[in-house]
Amino acid sequence: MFKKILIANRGEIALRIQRACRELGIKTVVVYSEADRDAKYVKLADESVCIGPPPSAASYLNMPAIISAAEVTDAEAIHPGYGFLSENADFAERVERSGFTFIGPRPESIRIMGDKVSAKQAMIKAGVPCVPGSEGELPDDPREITRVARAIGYPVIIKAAGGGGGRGMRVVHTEAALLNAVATTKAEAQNAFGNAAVYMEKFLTDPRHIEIQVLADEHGNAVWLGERDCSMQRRHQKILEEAPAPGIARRLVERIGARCADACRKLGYRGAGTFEFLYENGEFYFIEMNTRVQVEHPVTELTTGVDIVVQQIRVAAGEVLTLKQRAIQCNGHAIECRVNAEDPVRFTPSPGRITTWHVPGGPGVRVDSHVYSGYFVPPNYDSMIAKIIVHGATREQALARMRTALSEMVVDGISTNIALHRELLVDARFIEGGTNIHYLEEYMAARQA
Ligand code: MV4
Repeated sequence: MFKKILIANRGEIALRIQRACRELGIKTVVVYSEADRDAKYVKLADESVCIGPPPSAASYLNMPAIISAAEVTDAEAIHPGYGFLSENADFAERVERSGFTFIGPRPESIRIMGDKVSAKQAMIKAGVPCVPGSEGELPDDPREITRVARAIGYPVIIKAAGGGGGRGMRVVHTEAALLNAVATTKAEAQNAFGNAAVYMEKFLTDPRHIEIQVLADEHGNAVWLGERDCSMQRRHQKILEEAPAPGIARRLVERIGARCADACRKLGYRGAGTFEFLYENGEFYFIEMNTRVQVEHPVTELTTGVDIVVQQIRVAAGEVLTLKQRAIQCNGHAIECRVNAEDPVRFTPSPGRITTWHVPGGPGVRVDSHVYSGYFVPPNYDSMIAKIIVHGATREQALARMRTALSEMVVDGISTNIALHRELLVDARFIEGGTNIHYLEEYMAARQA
């Protein structure tokens, strides 16, 4: 096992990784920007290294500074968390070439999944069902493009191979709009990702966003840890996630989960990963794979009892995954609410000094946060400041516990989205379960009116 790990991230996930390291008896090095100098998790680390000024590009995305910090502190491995450099294949490669272990998949796996065309091709080959669409990149020939769209049937969606997470996509409803949409998406993709390649899929109008958590070692073992329903989102920002996904037949989820674990074995995948699916009319369709630990991983930790971050570290150290699929069970129900420092109406960031910070507790309540009374929320990063995660024997109990937790939470000094969560938790359609990816935006529009 590693003796010392460098944490190349900030905020709640930096603290979460630090806790996993402590449990494993591993020393921690935290890198921080000038904006995070006074954060408590920085002081809690065994060592800390300032890697630059507040802007991410100069600090948390500064590869040479991070690798130098690992060198001077004699760390053996680097945990990238989520966001920042976590899905950057070049970073993973530079980390390994500098003699450190990257706590994540091999760079080749990150590269394959980073290109959405090659990711989809890998999944088709591994037997994971995908959204019907173009086989690979769209050709240049306009007649070919039109033929592909007719074969799929309108509406279709044009997506950039270098995109993902909602960036670089365009929905097309008619043949008249097709070629222009392809040209525009290609130009934008070239601009944003330096890669003009695009592909086409059938556009699913009312799907739910369901994802499967996997864990794999480098010895050919892989398990899936259940699903998460992440449909409650606005502008591709999830705000609430839960497991299991309400109202989806267990045999369907089990079939898709087994396919994901099987795909990991076939691809030689290592580490934690998430297969993202759209779910519509009783069918799962793969869209993307995330090759990192995700914000919402605690939902799965509460239902399965598996510490995903500890497992990431163990498999990165070359250990054999001792978890057996038959021993993994989804117990009860878990829900996560993301607490953001933002304006409750306009959703703009609300940085500043937190004067009162009072977090909920009690049975089945977990709060993952790096915040404390007196903490200053810097304006330079993501606005998420805490995750409230609850577990109950049933969805009803989890909902009740979340309502209580939200009622106990007190944050003064900045604005947050806690009031929105309180509202959602008493919304009849959400309580019923199974709302789709459009629900929150429709809810906000109706609330406005
Ligand atoms: C889609 C889709 C409908 N049909 N693909 C958005 C983020 C990226 N991961 C893929 N996305 C979508 N792909 C087809 N063929 C609808 C979305 C989508 C979406 C997906 C998941 C969660 C939220 C979303 C919000 C808008 C659109």
